[in-house]
Amino acid sequence: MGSASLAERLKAGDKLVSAWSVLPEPLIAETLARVGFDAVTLDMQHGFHSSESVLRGIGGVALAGGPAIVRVPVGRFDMASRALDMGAAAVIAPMVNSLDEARAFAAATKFPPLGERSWGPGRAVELSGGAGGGAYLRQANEDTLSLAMIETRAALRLAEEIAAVDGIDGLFVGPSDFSIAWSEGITVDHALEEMMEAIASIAAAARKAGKVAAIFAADAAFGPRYHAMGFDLVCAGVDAACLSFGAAAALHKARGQA
Ligand code: 3PY
Ligand code: MG
Repeated sequence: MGSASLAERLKAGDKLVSAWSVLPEPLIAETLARVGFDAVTLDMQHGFHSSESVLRGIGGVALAGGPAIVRVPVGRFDMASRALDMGAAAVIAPMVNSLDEARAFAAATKFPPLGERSWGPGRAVELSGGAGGGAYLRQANEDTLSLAMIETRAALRLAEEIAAVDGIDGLFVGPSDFSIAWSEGITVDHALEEMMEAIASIAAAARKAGKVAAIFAADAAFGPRYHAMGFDLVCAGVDAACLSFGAAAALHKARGQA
């Protein structure tokens, strides 16, 4: 992990990969960061992270030299601003389906005059090297990212407008929910081929607004394809799955089955 911030690297066009943590144990998040992922995302929506494990998880990831991203539960823009106070480099809000929601998310996560984020980033200031509150205030709106999830047909229709909202730094695709919306509830399939063009159009909408395009890869093998489709950030490598695959492989080897 280099010294440029996550926001700087993404805005410079680097193609990055974040790990994804659902297990609320800081040592696991730290272990993922030590593998060399560009970031570690702590998931409070479907993952088991609480504000306490996010606080400690961000610290663990920072100890390994990395930035942490936090996905908050639906509509929890208050938690998004808290996660930034705790030192998150980026926050992801699921199910942003209207311009009002996008604006509310931006308002909660950006300081005035851009938004209405309330002051209190004690931990973030410490983790940023202790340069002081003034430096953090000057940098935070630019250097922390607010990523709005596009995972419904309504959000798809509004993707360009959501991306253009001041204070929204990027779009983040959730392919599983998107597949449910695309198939009108018939299937959940992150790899549904017939929706790939629409998914690529979400990356294009972000780019058109000069914003970041990000996506969750339920199968890490999709990483190169998503990057080629125009996504800057791919989230792959769910800790629970890594643990269970790794443990199963060790078990098979130890039994002489591998
Ligand atoms: C989705 O695929 O719907 C997601 O939200 C990824 O976590
Ligand atoms: Mg989703």
